[in-house]
Amino acid sequence: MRTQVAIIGSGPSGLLLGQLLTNAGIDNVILERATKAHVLERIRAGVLEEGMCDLLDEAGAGARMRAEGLAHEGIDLAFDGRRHRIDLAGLTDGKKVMVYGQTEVTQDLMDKREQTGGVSVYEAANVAPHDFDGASPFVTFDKDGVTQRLDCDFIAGCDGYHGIARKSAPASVLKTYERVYPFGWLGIIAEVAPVNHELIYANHPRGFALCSMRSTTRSRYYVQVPLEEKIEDWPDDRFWDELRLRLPAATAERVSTGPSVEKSIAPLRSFVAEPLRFGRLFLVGDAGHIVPPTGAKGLNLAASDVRYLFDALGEFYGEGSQAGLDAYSQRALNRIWKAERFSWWMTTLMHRFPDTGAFGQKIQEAELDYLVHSRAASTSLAENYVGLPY
Ligand code: RFL
Ligand code: PHB
Repeated sequence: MRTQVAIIGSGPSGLLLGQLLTNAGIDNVILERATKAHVLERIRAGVLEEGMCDLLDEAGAGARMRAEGLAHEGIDLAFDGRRHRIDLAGLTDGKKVMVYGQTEVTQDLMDKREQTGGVSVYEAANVAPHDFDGASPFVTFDKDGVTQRLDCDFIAGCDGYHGIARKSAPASVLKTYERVYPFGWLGIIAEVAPVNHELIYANHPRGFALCSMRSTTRSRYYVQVPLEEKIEDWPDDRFWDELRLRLPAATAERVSTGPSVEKSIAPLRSFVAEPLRFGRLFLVGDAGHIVPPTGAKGLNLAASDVRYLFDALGEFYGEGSQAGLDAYSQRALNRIWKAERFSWWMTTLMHRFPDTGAFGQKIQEAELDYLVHSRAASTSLAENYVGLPY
């Protein structure tokens, strides 16, 4: 088999890159380890920056997001028993974020790929990139017990944090930066109306809580928990009680509860790999970097990587220019480190750490009070939250 761009991974990065390439007449094949159903079942991100929404439109997969997504113009910060709104749109010349689940994004991109005849191989085992330091790379994989070879011009490693692409990079060149946080997020989805029409990020001495949503009838809530916590120890009632304890009383009273339809614990991590290019192998999205979810940046960073790589591949095939490919790693990393900084900062500000103590709590509350009352500080939060320019 031969293609122009071999894409490893059928998450949002791989699907988005594949669709933009297909629309531009650049041949590509996606190799995915899991089944289609498994990829679609993963509940993850919920907040899309405008840059991501525009890319979905450009891919021809934005119609349902525009029709069903919820455009939000602000977020609330809750601390010391009160809520304060950050007017995202007012502080950023009208920029908004779109609340639309990653599962829906993935579904829309998969539908579009099917309509446009894109080739995806699911349940591709033992995927391995080869010879990407030369001009003729290829990828091998096993399908139904038979080893196959996919020759290509370029390999896009869109296979997430646990994928094979980054692991295949030469250890002598790869440098990684990491911070692991001493807690996770316990998240649930319930078929109940959200407590507020916008998101609420809550700092509380018992730990962080987040009120988010997937629609006007579907809520997504999170509470910070110690990493050792087991999901079996969190029946729905305990979750709702803990959530309410961490919200201002007037808000807690209005939380509608119901049976959870999804419940899981996610660890929090900051991680960056440098560089993001090894000859003809490129790392895209979570394969190259991870942020803690507090700033809602993970999926959005995957989108900016895709933007840079797609433009570079377009220049290569259109004009024979290598310039974009040569610039990819540095361009992407410039934006990635700013989002890493923002996500780390927001995580540090909002969570209870083992050493926070009474002093740390007071310092967090003082910073939050400054943040919501200073236009300069609110603007800094807002412009990062809606997404820095590409
Ligand atoms: P993905 O979505 O992990 O997709 C990678 C795909 O590659 C496949 N794969 C392989 N395929 C072939 N061969 C191999 N050896 C392979 N190894 C892996 C996988 O099966 C998978 O289908 O990466 P991608 O496309 O870069 O997309 C990134 C986003 O998914 C990620 O940034 C966000 O979901 C991060 N994230 C969140 N981001 C937000 O902006 N807001 C959130 O609220 C949010 N919550 C989350 C999250 C990530 C989570 N993870 C990773 C556990 C919650 C969780 C639980
Ligand atoms: C979500 O809805 O899943 C969500 C929203 C905002 C975040 C993280 C997760 O910062």
